Amino acid sequence: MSVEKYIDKVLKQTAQQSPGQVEFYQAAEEVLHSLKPLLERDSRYDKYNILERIVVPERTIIFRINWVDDDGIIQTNTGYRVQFNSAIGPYKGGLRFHPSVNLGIIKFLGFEQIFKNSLTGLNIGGGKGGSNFDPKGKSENEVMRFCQAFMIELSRHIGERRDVPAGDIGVGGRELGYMFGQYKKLTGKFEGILTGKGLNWGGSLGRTEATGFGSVYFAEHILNKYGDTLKGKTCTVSGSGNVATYTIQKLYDLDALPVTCSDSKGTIYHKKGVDLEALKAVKEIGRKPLTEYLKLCPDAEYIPVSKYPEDGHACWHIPCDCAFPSATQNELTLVDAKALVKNGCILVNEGANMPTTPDACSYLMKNKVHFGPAKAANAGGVATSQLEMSQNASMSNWSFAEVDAKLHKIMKNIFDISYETAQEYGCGDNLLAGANIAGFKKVADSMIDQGAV
Ligand code: NDP
Ligand code: 2IT
Repeated sequence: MSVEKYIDKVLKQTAQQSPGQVEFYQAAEEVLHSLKPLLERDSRYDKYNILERIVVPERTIIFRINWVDDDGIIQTNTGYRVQFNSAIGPYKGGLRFHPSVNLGIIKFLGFEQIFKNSLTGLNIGGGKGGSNFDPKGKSENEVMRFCQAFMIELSRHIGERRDVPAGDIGVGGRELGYMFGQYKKLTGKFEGILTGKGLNWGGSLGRTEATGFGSVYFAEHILNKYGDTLKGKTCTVSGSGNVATYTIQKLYDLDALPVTCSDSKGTIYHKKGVDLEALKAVKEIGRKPLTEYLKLCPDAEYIPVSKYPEDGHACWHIPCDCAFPSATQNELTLVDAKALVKNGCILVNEGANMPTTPDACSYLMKNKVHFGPAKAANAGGVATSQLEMSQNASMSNWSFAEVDAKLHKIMKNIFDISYETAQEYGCGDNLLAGANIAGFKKVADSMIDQGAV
């Protein structure tokens, strides 16, 4: 069977066996198609049915979460933990709390995580979890009770050598704290079963900043390869959560000018540069919508999502040199990609997971826009999570400078391996193909070594 037929067969089986999981098919299609040059050179992956095996999670846990709201009413949500692949280490990946969460979304995130974690060069397998719980509009006590209820079930499936969850959309220090406390209460053990922990109770310096900082380091490496830097570049950033905030911070450190941020309701365009302190005060500390930013910075412009043409997102229609999608999946569409190219954008660097739709991605590449793929560009977060695990295991605490230096090195290695693998497999400077092939190869080879398990 030709490689193309093999890939199509596996994708078809995947769709049949997991109906309705569109985001998961999207992620699987992107990865599997990009493996073609590798599969053509090495028949072992076909011989050992690696594609058939890698698209099926090792274990999928779905559970009911009951919790009591402030009015004394029992609420019910669904919880997930997809333990996707442990060939190279314990399952590792975040938890997402958002009303849109379903099995297909958790599977796409878990699937991406396998290859991302492999690219870090560290021994971490791939997993992801979460719930359709919406933290927005909930009281502090409701969030706490939900997190405690979630951990009652999750605690049975995690462990520092088994599965180590962390944050993602809607899950940050606050939620991780409530979950950690509950785990300790249930088991009587103080263990590094989560990362992104508070600094007083086992967290690592630099983990909060890591995804955003790492994303900017990656973008800088891309530009450096072509004799350029971020210095003086006008940058658009979407999102206003953990990844977006620290992307903006690091862009300033490298003398770039971030002019936008956004949330699910609208975009802030601040031509003279996003005011980082105002942004943190509104979102990170205040947990308020971005309209509040205007009260602190009346010279900024606010563009509500309702004002924007279908399939377009305001952020990407504002002229920029470099774009950093850092909010959520499929937030940068073909309409947006065309606007970016028209406005002279030279780089799109994915801080979020799968933020660029496949047609937008092809359009950008065809038009010679440098493209930093999510698996590589946003891997700094999970890599620093592993640094937190290392510190927990050795009962040590590293300085911010030590962690940041390691993050720097890891992001450089990820860039190098993605670039070199693309070259080696005849994919030119296509970092998406390079990252997918390099990430896959290490996991797949380990699966072959470990036999039919
Ligand atoms: P946060 O919850 O901190 O922030 C998410 C941001 O994205 C918020 O501004 C939110 O707006 C916005 N957003 C979420 N969903 C939507 C939507 N459907 N439409 C428009 N805007 C939306 O999450 P993170 O910053 O941690 O995560 C952002 C992205 O980065 C995700 O794709 C995540 O998977 C990825 N990522 C995160 C890592 C981490 O370490 N945290 C590591 C690697 C990747 P609002 O405030 O209105 O909800
Ligand atoms: O998508 C991701 O890589 C994360 N949400 C971070 C995972 C982690 O374990 O730190």
